[in-house]
Amino acid sequence: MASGDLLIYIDGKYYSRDEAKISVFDHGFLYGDGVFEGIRAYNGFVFKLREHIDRLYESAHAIMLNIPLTKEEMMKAVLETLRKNNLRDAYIRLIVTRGIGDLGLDPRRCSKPSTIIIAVPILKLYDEEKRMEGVTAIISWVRRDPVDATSHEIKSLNYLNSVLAKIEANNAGADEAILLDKNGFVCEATGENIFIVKDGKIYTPPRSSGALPGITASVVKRIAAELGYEVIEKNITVAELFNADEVFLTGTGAEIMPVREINKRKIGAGRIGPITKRILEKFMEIVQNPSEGVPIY
Ligand code: PXG
Repeated sequence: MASGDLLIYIDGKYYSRDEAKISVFDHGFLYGDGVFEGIRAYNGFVFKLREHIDRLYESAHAIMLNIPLTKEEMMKAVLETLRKNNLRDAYIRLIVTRGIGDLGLDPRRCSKPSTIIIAVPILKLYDEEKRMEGVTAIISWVRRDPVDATSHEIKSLNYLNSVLAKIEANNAGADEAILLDKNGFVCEATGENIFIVKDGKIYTPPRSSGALPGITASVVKRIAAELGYEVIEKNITVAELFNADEVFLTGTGAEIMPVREINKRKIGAGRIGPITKRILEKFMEIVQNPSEGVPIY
């Protein structure tokens, strides 16, 4: 479908791309006060929809935002938006803002949160060749916000922390940026969790690093266990990252993405490694499995 034909859900009504608008007094716009999810549908099924809805409500609970829909209603709204747009494969952006208030930041002035659902045919974060070649990354000077600040455990509309890191990656001509936590350990990428492979074992930073508990990452942990690999959550240093046999990123947009170079250090063989490849293949099977998602039609 032409992207101009998109129908966007705002608070129970559908609007064309040009008509879908929110108020300039919405605190989602003024303060990044709101929460969101990035979800994907594969072949007529919304992958891990329940898990994404649960995480949205957890983010909202943490910022004391009362979503005006029940989880069931929210799920129905997502599915209906996909049907209205005749989509079977899609990227879905689900946003709940604090709503319209005044110019002061006090959320008590905002009477009603707004729910917005945008579904587009595909989101292409990376070229498919990069899937086998791997992407390049730099380690960003901007640290991930710690868990006692604007923590990325909460998927809020405040993504400036990641945007700043992405700008540094762009400036350096790299595909991605890796953020360290406040203690200097590896945390995650701008919109992806990170895993390293060393001597046949898989490592990933703990939640206390401030990384988002990723839904793709949880599927990867399950796949790794099924394939007989141990996944160990531990603090990872930059030197460990540079000397990993394999590094890969996971996320709804990126799926499983190998990293071939970090700050000009070649990672492993400089292309997708064997364990990443096995996990990627299994992941691509799982996303097509109806029992892993919720049917649209
Ligand atoms: N960390 C952060 C900070 C994220 O925003 C992930 C990890 C991966 O989580 P999931 O649950 O998706 O495995 C995310 C998710 C985009 C885009 O447009 C970003 C995400 C998801 C979809 C699209 O860059 N980030």
